[in-house]
Amino acid sequence: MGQAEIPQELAGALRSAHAVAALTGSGVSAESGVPTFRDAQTGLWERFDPQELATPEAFSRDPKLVWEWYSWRRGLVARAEPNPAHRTLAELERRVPRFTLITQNVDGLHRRAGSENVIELHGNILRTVCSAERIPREPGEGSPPRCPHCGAPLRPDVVWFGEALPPGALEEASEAARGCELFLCVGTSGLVYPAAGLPREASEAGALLVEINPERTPLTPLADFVLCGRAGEVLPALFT
Ligand code: BV8
Repeated sequence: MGQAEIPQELAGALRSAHAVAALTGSGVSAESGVPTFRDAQTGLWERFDPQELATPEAFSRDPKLVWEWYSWRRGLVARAEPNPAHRTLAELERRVPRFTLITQNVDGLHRRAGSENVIELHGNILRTVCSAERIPREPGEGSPPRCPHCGAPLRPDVVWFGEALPPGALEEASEAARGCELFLCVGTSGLVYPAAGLPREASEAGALLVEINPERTPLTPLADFVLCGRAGEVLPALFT
């Protein structure tokens, strides 16, 4: 995408914006080699549906299986590097007076790229907590390892389907959505709530909505600007 392809109104808004918020999904990490949530899983995880595994029911039914799925994903994330999309969003935080990064991703790549003001709506796969007390615990031996304090299985510090988001996270994200002039939806299928409700909230509060995604999503009809492409290419082109 060259500078010429950026609609003039959007180019002007990007230059003058004082308050910007961005909602990212797993598409932002796709170019880092981390499969999106809906990508066909590979290897021995091919036959499992992520949406089934990322639930408290799956963990109580088979804690070992779910723990090993997250161990596999943690390995993928550990080998991944932030890509130009992550780095551009970190640069935006330094440039824009008020910038809030709201992510559905649990891979920690935004912080590794230098973003500091990050709302991790769905937690972080690199943190482990006691499944009974939800307090952080360092994983020891075993699969899943047990809490040294109460003996309950340890689990990843992520939000599973059917679980509430971290206290205050949605309120903070919602405030950023309502208070921004420009809301970027980057690499998300817009299917998982309550995160997927934030773009509409921003738009109804008067923000310009920009969607960056190679495919159409349920958010596309809401967007003022639909930039069809990969985040690692479109974002740097928008802000260079
Ligand atoms: C809750 C952490 C209540 C775990 C995740 C019916 C209607 C509305 C809601 C519901 C409903 N039935 C149930 C619900 C609630 C449910 C929900 O929304 N279900 C959906 C499926 C309908 N939501 C919940 O359960 C939430 N909790 O509601 O709690 C409550 C309140 C109080 C007390 C108790 C309970 C919790 C949801 C969080 C689930 N956890 N992740 C883990 O990671 O293991 S969700 C997980 O999936 C991700 O975090 C992410 O949010 C989601 C996947 O979405 P995306 O990130 O968008 O990824 P996806 O693969 O879908 O799409 C990738 C996109 O990238 C695509 O569009 C693709 O085109 C694009 N792309 C690809 N490459 C690129 C690219 N874009 C740019 N560049 C590229 N290179």
